[in-house]
Amino acid sequence: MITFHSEATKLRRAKTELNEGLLVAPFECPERVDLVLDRIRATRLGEVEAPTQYGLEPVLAVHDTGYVEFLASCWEEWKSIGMAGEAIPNIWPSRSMPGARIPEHIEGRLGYYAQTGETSICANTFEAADISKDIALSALGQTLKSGEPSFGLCRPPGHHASSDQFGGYCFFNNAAIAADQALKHGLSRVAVLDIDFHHGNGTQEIFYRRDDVIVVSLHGDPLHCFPYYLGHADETGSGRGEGYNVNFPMPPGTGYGPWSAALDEGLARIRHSGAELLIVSLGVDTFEHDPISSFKLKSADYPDIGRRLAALGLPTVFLLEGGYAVEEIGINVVNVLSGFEAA
Ligand code: OKP
Ligand code: ZN
Repeated sequence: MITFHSEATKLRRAKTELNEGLLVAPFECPERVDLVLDRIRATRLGEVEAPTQYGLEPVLAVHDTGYVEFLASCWEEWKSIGMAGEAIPNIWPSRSMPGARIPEHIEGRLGYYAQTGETSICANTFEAADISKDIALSALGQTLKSGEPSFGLCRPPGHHASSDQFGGYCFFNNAAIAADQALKHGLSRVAVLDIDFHHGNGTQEIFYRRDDVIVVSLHGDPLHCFPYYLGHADETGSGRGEGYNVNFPMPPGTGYGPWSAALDEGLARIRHSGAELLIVSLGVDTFEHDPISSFKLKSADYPDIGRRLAALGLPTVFLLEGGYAVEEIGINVVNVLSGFEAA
């Protein structure tokens, strides 16, 4: 399997994440990429190639123009008015203050375009998000051309990014951008399967009213788990999108037995949808020792996930999302990919 990777993803090196009331070193760190890459090389999974540049047009096809402009200029603007640290939002439009107008001050714009407060914007955040989406589109291009599976070693991740908000370490929704481009290349239906621990709220929002992309997500129950406000089982899509959004929320502590049963149900839904391409939002924060998640999957479970995905028989693009138990992230990611290849 070919991997797409660029050292430029590591240009984003945020110093701060707001976690448990403290500013800590971010869980979503550049070292994650090195650990996955080392494991790909050690196991000889396949070639590692540099991405092609696709520009912003595929981004603007799923994201709001004002949002993209905000991301492009936020850090420079923040610095230029002498803010001391990284750009961290602390006020949002909310139930009591819906805020229809977009403020001019960067602090107000930052909150307007933010879902959450843990994700700091720092130097090169836009550049890293831009290359991350190039990696996703390069993987897609390779799979569309060859029919063979490919892996995009994306960083930052994408699945929390909605049409006009960043959050949960995500800026551009790599999987949504790739799914949308696959349709523009002539496919009539694409599936996004999100197996990251956290609900892919951004992907859900982007495709909620559409029937050309079926979105299936397995995740921690939002009553108990981030991102808390989306991801319930009764969110099934709306309008022509009705029936094309499928959520499998599961309680903290869920292990591979019930998790893999939900996976099989999700795969059956994808099979019946008639999707011609599978995009996997591959997070391995379902791992038992992940520091910010609470499922109980073991390293030895991941090859079996790969095997089950391969049984669908679809051209498949894997895109990295989360996974923070940094020692094991490489092992778990490559276990899924090699399980897929061995099937
Ligand atoms: C990004 B991805 C834990 C809070 C979690 C942010 C999680 C972002 C996950 N106490 N805060 O889906 O892996
Ligand atoms: Zn996650």
